Order: sequence, then structure tokens, then C-alpha cells
Amino acid sequence: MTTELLHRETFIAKLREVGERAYHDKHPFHVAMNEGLLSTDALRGWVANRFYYQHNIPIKDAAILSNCPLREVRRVWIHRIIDHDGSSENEGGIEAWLRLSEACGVSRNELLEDRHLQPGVRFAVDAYVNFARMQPWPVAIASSLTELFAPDLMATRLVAFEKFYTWIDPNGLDYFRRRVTQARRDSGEALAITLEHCNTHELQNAAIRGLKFKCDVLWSMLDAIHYAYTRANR
Ligand code: AHQ
Repeated sequence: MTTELLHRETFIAKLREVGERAYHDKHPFHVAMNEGLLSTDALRGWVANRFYYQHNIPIKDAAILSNCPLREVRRVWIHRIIDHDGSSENEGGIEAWLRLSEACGVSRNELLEDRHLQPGVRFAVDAYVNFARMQPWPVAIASSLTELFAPDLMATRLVAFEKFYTWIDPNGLDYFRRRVTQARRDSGEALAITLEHCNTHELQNAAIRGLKFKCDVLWSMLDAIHYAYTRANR
């Protein structure tokens, strides 16, 4: 087995291959969502459960920052916390997600109290936070490269929500509108850091495995939601 460092283009191609095979845009729940086939109950369940993921993203990113000794990397990464927690100038993604929930007819307290949280969603998200705490910081950053594939999914989702789920107040969709550009910027930064700091054969392999792990985190969240809220399993 070679211990050679992968060339930049080969490394990028291998990272992209992971997403093309395993990213959750291909999960049956997302396929049904984007075809307008989800019930109100299933969509509300997805919004309620995804809140646990959104709420934990800044905690995950703070774990990466706490492990990273390089000021130039922390300066790039730190905006992700404000992007979600917000500031005096901007509400942040967590507040936008709570507004999405209210637009779907689920109260913010139901989300804040995890009243609909499925066990499989909790365990997948907790695994992601612990991964960020325990892995070398370049590998944890590489695992966020699922966002390379997020902008297209966000754009498709937005069209589907506006076309099929007209019972949702369109003002609640701000989260997805912002996410298209945020995910593009985030993944560009994460890729540049990954290419520069996954600079050994071992770190490159760990980054590829970390991205596959993260695809499994997102996939198993949807497995749990699919099982809990789609008619087939009623
Ligand atoms: O809304 C999402 C988000 O804030 C993030 C942060 C990022 C990370 O740090 O891992 N990943 C991510 C994702 C978000 N939305 C998902 C979706 O399908 O709505 C996609 C997901 C990702 O691609 O990792």
C-alpha cells in the first residue's frame, strides 16, 4: 500500500467521490422531500429533529477551534460560530431555524426542549461533536466538506418548499436562502485548509475517512427521521 502523498487534484477527486457516493441528497427522505411527497407530520418531524444538529454545530466548531493552535486558521473558522449563534447585528442560523419551525407550525419551545428528538438523531449528532473533539483538527475540518455538496441541495430544497409545501410561511425559509451562499463560502475555506494542513499521507487518508464518517452522520439522522415519520413504517 502506497504511503505517497496524494497530488492535490487526486486528493480533491477522492474527497468528491465520497460525497458523490454517500451524501444525503440521495437519501430516500430527501428524495421524497424534493419531490413534494412528505406529509406535514414528516416535514415537521424533520424540522424539529434537524434543530438538534443546527444547535450543536457551533459547539462542534468551538471544539475544532479549541484544538487548533494556528491563529491564521482560527481567524478563518471562527465566523461559523457567529453564523449560527448570531450577534447583536444578525439573528444567526439557530434563530432562523426556530423561525422555520414556527412557520411549519411547531413551537420554538418544542425544539428547545428536544420534545421530538429521535434517539438516532441524538446519537448521530453527538457522534459528530465528539468526532470534532477527539480527531486532529485538520481531520475535523475535513469532515465538514459535506458542504461541498450542500449548495445544490439547498437550492433544490428551496424550490421544492416553495412549490409543494405552500402551507409553510415563506418567511420561514430564510435559513435555506442564506445557506446556499454560506455553504459555498464555508466549503471553499474548509477545502483550502484541508489541502494545506492534511499534508501527510496519513492525514489525507484520515480526511477521506472523516468525510465518509460525516456522510454517515447525515445519512443516519435521516434514517431515524424516515423511520419515525413516514407512513411506510406507521
Ligand atoms: O445547515 C447546515 C449547516 O449549518 C452545516 C454546518 C456544516 C458542518 O460544519 O458540518 N454542515 C452543515 C450542513 C447544513 N445543512 C445540511 C442540509 O442538508 O440542510 C447539510 C449539512 C452539510 O452538508 O454538512
